[in-house]
Amino acid sequence: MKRVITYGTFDLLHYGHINLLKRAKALGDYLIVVLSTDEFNWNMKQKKCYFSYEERKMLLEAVRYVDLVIPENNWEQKRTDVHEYHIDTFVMGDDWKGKFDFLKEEGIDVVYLPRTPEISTTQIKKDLNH
Ligand code: C2G
Repeated sequence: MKRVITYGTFDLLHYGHINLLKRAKALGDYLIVVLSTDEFNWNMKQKKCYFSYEERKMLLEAVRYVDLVIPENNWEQKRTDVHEYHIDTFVMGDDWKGKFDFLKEEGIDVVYLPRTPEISTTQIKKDLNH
């Protein structure tokens, strides 16, 4: 059983996120999404989410590629998460390229996947305001 993990805010959930989750799942058999809490988003990422953690969690749990959703409370938990959940592969979009290579020291495959171009929550908000 190959176990894959990825992290994010996923607000507003859109096809770029789904495309990431689909490709991440294709790298293994079990995909864990570590979802940024409202506090983490606000305090550490200066992101004000439209949907609450519980709403974003419910949305992700409805995605066929996702097997488990757990909270992301801080930047540092990745190193323990990968051991606690027996992870084989860590996946992020390539806007994070290189940022998590330290996980290779833990024996984890680190994969950065190309982001889906054109779509972003910022773009959605801009388009909605016109
Ligand atoms: N993503 C993508 N294509 C897009 C938008 C997002 O592939 N058009 C990917 C991002 O690269 C990321 C994932 O979808 O891998 C989730 O995106 P965000 O919710 O923006 O994640 P972020 O705020 O970057 O949080 O500790 C890591 C952070 O929690 C990552």
